[in-house]
Amino acid sequence: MLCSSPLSSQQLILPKAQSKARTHLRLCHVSPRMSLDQRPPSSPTSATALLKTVTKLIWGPSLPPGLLISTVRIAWNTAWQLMMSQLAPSDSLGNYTRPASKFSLRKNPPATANLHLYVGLPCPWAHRTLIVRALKGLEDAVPVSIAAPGQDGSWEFRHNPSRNEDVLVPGLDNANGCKNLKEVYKLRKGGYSGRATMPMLWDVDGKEVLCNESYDIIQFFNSGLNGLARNPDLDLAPLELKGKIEEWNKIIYPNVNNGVYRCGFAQSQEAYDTAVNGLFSTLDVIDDHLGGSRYLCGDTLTLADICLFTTLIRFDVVYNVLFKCTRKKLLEYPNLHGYMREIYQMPKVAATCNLMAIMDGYYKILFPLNPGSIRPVVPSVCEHEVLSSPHNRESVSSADKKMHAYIS
Ligand SMILES: N[C@@H](CCC(=O)N[C@@H](CS)C(=O)NCC(=O)O)C(=O)O
Repeated sequence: MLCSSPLSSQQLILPKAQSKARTHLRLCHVSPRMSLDQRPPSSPTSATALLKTVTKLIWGPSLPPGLLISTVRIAWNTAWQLMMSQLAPSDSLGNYTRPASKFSLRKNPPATANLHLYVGLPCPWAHRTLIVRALKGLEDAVPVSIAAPGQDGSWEFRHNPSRNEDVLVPGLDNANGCKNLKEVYKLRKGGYSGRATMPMLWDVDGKEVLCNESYDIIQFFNSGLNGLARNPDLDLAPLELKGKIEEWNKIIYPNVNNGVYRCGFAQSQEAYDTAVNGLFSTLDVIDDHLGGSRYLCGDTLTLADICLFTTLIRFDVVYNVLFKCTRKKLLEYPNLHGYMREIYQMPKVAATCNLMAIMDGYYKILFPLNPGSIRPVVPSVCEHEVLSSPHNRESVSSADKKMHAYIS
């Protein structure tokens, strides 16, 4: 799993000069009194202090001897391989292999079904479903429960007293009152012992997992609930573009959406090299294409764009750093960055992008990649103000107003 933990009590009062700028960030659990880049001085525990004294006695202030370093390196490497094999299954060459979803949507549920959506904010796959739900105006038809990642990486529901009008925040399970997602999966007839993943679409009356594959869910939200949608005329997968959407998905899913994970979860240098080359050569191609095309499939926003967006919005805050996607920052791409900003600025999309929850979800939870759990400061280019700056994508389009008219 890859998502977040709640912020801890490490909260400091912001220096005055910073506090104004900070409030522009889309924060979730963060109160205005909290600094993003300051932490209380860590007070070493007595165990750490004792360890320091003993090591100083043994080899003084210099570095530990070579033998110790190599022993610890072997031990740490073995533990790392073990943890990674749990976190991210890989093939014999160290390439990350994402497990397939268990519940795909074989048949659309009837429009009268009582549906509930389970998501986690850090998860890019769940993020797709939140965006399509928002753009289609399905908030009333499909209520949502938002979990937060617990320390062991499982999804937990917690009471959240903080209110935030601007951005979604995690909270309780409003459909089943469960403490965690695993409990919800187990409520289905026949129980469940597999991975309890987000997003998950739940049939409330039938107490059944309808689907836990994000692409199936967004296709269903796009066309299967038009009788209940506030924006039924918005079609994110028009018939004439289905072929193009498929083509883009086939390129973007392995190289970009899953490609960033293949970089971050690679367990050998070769596996990483392959993944990172595939990722950046694909981003180069997309950037080039977007120089002459407003969206991936022309002037119409489609599901392919939504799927690309949820990776792009995490790129500079997470993947560039934690997953070693370092060849370029997204900001360095002349077209991709404006394209991402345009989607971010579409009505109701920014509210689905809780950057602090996203950062916590990766940096604080993916222990094998970040053992100290220290969350880096938000790059200034990823702040809400920058994401809201003019995208100037109108000039690339031949039919600008068409799709915006649909989204209210
Ligand atoms: N193919 C799935 C992937 C879903 C997925 O892997 N979700 C992650 C969070 S980003 C999860 O819930 N993992 C929990 C686990 O593996 O136990 C989809 O697109 O819906």
